[in-house]
Amino acid sequence: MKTVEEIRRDFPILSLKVNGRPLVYLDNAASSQKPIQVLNAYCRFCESRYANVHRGVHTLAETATGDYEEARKTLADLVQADARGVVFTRGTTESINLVAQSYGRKFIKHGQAILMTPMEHHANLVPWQVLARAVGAELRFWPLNQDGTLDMVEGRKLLDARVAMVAVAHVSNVLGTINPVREIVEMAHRVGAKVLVDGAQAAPHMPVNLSEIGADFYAFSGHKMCGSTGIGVLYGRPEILEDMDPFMTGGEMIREVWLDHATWNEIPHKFEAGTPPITEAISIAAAARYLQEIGMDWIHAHDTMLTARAWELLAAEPGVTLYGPAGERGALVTFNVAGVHPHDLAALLDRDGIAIRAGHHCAQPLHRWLGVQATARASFYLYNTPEEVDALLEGVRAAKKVLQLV
Ligand code: C6P
Repeated sequence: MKTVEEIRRDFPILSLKVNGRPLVYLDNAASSQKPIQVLNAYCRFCESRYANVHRGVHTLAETATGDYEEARKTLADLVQADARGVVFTRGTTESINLVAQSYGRKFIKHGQAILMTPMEHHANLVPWQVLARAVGAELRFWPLNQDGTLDMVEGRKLLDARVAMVAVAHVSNVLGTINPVREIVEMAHRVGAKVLVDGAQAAPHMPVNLSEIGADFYAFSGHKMCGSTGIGVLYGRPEILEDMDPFMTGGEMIREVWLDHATWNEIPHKFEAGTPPITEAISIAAAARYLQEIGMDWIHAHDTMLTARAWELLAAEPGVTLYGPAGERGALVTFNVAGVHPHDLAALLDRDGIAIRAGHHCAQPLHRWLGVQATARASFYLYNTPEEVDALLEGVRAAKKVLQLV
């Protein structure tokens, strides 16, 4: 078992100095850093195994195809799912658009409803708005409790036989709320609705067992789990993917093409039109192996420890308002400091080498619900330390001094 110090040595970027100060990287919910194992896997593949996949019969084409399909199995293993249901996409956003268009346009009918929550990232909101407008479906929203958890009693009342799709975040990227997705899936299936879970902030941080959760669709991104940008996963239950029409069309996703029509390849290839993100798939698979070697249980416990420390320290700091549930939560804390705009706070922290995110975090409706335009967010990962959480608090205090609030 590696210590956090050993883990940190795997990430070359963490030894950077930013503005003359050691980098304290607390923007992992936006994008995480990459360990040398992932960078090496990427380089090795490009140096000695690279070619296009599923096309050539030459040696490199077969090697690359084998590695690409092996990557799919690695990702299936990470979330304990059937590899036939693992579609490589560009990321969570594309995964959700794929479902909204390919499943939604075919199966969600005029007068049916799509049930979401006000805490959704725009990526799990706007594609459903567009679909609803196109097919004449109704949008419904699962109410929140004051602490930013789902109101399970009121939500249940909205789940009737007209609901065709429930689209819900596993972990909110602002509130940190961990939603009871297994229970939601059970409730939704009882009324015949399908469920898409946005796992962008969950899959990188905790063990995810899709055979237990039972979701029909589950989406996540490579760049938030130590892999590269430009790659993500859509898991879809194979029997549902079989019935869906393709999202994009062109090469690779076809079986036979005539001048006036075409037939589709088998799943998951039916959803991977054109040359897929091959090197990115190698990178996300190396990242998944790295995370599994450290252990998803360990990562979850480590994130939880850091998050609890940050919550406790910031809650005790005068002028700080924290958002979301106080107890069990994802690997982030979102807050405001009275009298300080979050962008100013982020800029002042940056002078101390501390990277956080400020803004609406692609969740404008949620910020309206919170009654603020913007928030500051610190988000943690396996390489962060308790000392870095303490540095965040010190940075917040220093910012208050600079702005003469104390
Ligand atoms: N949230 C954040 O700083 P993409 O950009 O497609 O990889 O992921 C979109 C996405 C979808 N759902 C959730 C819950 C997310 O958190 C994100 C990405 C980043 O919070 C960038 S806005």
